Amino acid sequence: MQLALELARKGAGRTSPNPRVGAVLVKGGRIIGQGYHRAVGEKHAEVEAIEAATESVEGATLICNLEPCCHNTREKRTPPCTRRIIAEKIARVVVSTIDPNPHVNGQGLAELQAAGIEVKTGVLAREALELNAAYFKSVHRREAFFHLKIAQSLDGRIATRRGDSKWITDQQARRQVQALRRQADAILVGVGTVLADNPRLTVREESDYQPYRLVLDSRLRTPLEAHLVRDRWAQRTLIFHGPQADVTRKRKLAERGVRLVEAPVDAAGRIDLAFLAGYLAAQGILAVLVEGGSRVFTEFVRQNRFDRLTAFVAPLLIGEGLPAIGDLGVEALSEARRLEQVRIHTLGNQAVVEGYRRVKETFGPLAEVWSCSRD
Ligand code: AOF
Ligand code: ZN
Repeated sequence: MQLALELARKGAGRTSPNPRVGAVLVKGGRIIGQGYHRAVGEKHAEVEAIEAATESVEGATLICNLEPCCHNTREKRTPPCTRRIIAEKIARVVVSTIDPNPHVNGQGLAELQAAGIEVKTGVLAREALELNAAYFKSVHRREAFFHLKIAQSLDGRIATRRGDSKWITDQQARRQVQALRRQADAILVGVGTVLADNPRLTVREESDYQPYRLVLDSRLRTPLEAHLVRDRWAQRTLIFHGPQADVTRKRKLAERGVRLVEAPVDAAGRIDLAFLAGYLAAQGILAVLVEGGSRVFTEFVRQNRFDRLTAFVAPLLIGEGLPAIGDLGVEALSEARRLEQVRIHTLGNQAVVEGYRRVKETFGPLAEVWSCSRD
């Protein structure tokens, strides 16, 4: 299953709105085939593994991080995997979790069992849940998954008073951020960050995949000269603006190839995050890495709109400066946001603190995996 998960990860960024799935075929104690779902619209992991097998798969065990699909609805792009598994006379199927897609949701496993195939679930279930967190949330809530990534000083600052933020964390932490970006469908920042840092928000090294770049920019202040507007990935930049945005500016930005999305705004003129979450899910943009700045982090936390948070805490003290999270209106400690399923480790010179806001709200019934996983 560890190998199946590793294979599944290779699909990152290309499978949404589908899940990332890897499959391994084992026979007589040897691996005889492996595969993964490469991109939405392409073959499923199970079929890839079967077709890559070096010998007959009859009697083999199929190990797969997700329940095989069994449906054939109108929007379905490929045939159901269960039928193929049964036809190939595979003897045993081991999965991490069910596929909560209402067309599958346990029926895939039931169909296999009815055909005399031995079925086992719950293997490395937590890892599998985290790998497809955005997919699982989208099925449960029809909303994108928001992962806040904060690089902060020990005293919770993300920049000095005059905005100096390069660099609070060391190279190891920044390399880790690149890895997070490669796993994301999109990277999100506020226009304040665009104006202050003119970031590229690109994935270095691996040049053939570039996540979408999302900017929350109610009044459309993103400069025409910004990297996000001018570079060769401009078509992958989406700017969310309010109804009052200037028409000429809209036209000029659109001419550069960026996509403009008009969104409702709240009384303070901020983009409606509920709209954003639903809009992105409908576009198949599910896993969103939120990289700041302070106002954006604050709104996602204040409105209980984030799913996961990773803070890289560096051993330096800035004192007065830009806080990672601003006012949340918290008076009693009982109102403070406390993370669930927290993990803390060190990376280079940083303490990395991560956790989820509410696993139940993000994953729905599948959240029980956290309490009953055998691994
Ligand atoms: C699997 N193996 O590798 C994946 C599955 O339109 P399709 O044919 O690609 O089907 C998409 C649905 O199949 C998707 O919503 C999810 O329920 C399941 N994904 N299932 O058996 C795979 N990617
Ligand atoms: Zn399938």
